[in-house]
Amino acid sequence: MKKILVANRGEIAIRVMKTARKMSIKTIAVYSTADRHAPHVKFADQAVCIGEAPSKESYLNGKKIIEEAIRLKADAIHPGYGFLSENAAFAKAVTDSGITFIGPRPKAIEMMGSKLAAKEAVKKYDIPMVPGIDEAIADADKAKVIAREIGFPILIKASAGGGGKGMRIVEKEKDLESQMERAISEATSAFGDGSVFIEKYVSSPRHIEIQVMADAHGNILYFFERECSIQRRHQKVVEEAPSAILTPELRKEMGIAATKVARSCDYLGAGTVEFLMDADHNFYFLEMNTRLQVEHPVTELITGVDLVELQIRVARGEELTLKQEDLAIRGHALELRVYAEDPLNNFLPSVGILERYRLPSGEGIRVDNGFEEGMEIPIYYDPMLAKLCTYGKSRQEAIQLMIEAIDRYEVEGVQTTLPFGRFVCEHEAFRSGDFDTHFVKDYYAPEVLLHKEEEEAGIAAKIALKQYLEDQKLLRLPTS
Ligand code: MV4
Repeated sequence: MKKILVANRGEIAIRVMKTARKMSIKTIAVYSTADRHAPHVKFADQAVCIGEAPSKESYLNGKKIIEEAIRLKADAIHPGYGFLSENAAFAKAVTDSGITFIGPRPKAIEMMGSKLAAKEAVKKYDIPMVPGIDEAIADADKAKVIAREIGFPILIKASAGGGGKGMRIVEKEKDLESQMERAISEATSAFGDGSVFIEKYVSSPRHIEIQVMADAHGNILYFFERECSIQRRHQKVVEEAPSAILTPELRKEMGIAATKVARSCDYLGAGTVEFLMDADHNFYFLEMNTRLQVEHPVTELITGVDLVELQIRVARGEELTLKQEDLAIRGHALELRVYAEDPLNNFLPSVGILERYRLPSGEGIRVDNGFEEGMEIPIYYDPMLAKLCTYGKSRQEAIQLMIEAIDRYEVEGVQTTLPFGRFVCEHEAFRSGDFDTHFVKDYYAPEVLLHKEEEEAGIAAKIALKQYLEDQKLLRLPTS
């Protein structure tokens, strides 16, 4: 493998190219007309424009990307996350054109893309699942019988959904029929597949996911967990590894369950198995994400492995040389997603130019960044600027370092989620480790940031006044 085309943009394109370079593999960037001067374009050995700004005309145009890969003699394509990364047809088209797809086989992408197919696949493997049904249901009377059995509240989920899309909570039987009708019609229009199923609603879960890596020789490793419960409307904001609540026994049990999920779909490459954990620390398989995830750096920080390097190696057909016993957790890592969004204004995208943009650096700080000072933030794509990660010997150390790094991260011109990250790190529920997926909803309101700003402004004013008075004293000294 001499040359990789990275079919993505922003921080993840750069992240992938860094490892390729380390492995002496040449890189090709693709870009839209909006990204002509973007850092990922400058970073690559070669770059090619693939279309207009809207994703559909560029980063989602698989045919064009494959054409360019062939023309520029790429040996492999890395899809990053989002865009075409979980598109089975794209993975197949890449492979059919004689290029290596750095990711799982099309079949596994397809199976895990359907929640019902995923349940079906893992059934034989004795993986804990939320009480519910594993086939599509459209008959409200049948649904009532099942709901009564598992008990309200229940959740209606779309098979083709995922990441929270197309879910409906039903508290009472009288709402079941109308909610099912809505869920089916919504799923039909959103995914072109109206299949829905029912699960018991786990009311205050934690979201814990396991990183796995599989080679083509039957070896599957787990790289422990990431705690992703700090999210807002299914958008993760702060992630960490390890989770503050897992015991070594539970960690091993979940790790083994995750490798079984990977085995059930003949997995290859990097993947993530998502679990829900209830208040009694029971865990349940939710879904598998068949890509390298945004939050993979926290896993790299605590295990010392380069997940992109392993992805490339297994894609080349190499056998994993690491053994499960070689893997251990060292220290604690946090990641804050730095979005150009305004936490004071309902997290609306904050558009504009990065008038000032300086990253913190130093021991225990890693920033996976895709932007630079002077750049305008394109409105066409996800507004994530960077991932600010910290690493410390203990959780407390990583949190303290995160607060310091947030303070040293300089952004002017747009609003970001940095102050929100500070709020999370300073919150007692987060610091104690006692939180669930409702953290943001339960504790966050814009006023808490405003209050903080006022408080800080007040302190700043007092310091200035004190300094002024002292200066006055000094000035007066000679005459007194
Ligand atoms: C659930 C659940 C409670 N009970 N399933 C949301 C994303 C998708 N992967 C599944 N999700 C959930 N499924 C049952 N049976 C609660 C959620 C959920 C959630 C899960 C993980 C992280 C954040 C979440 C926020 C709201 C709901």
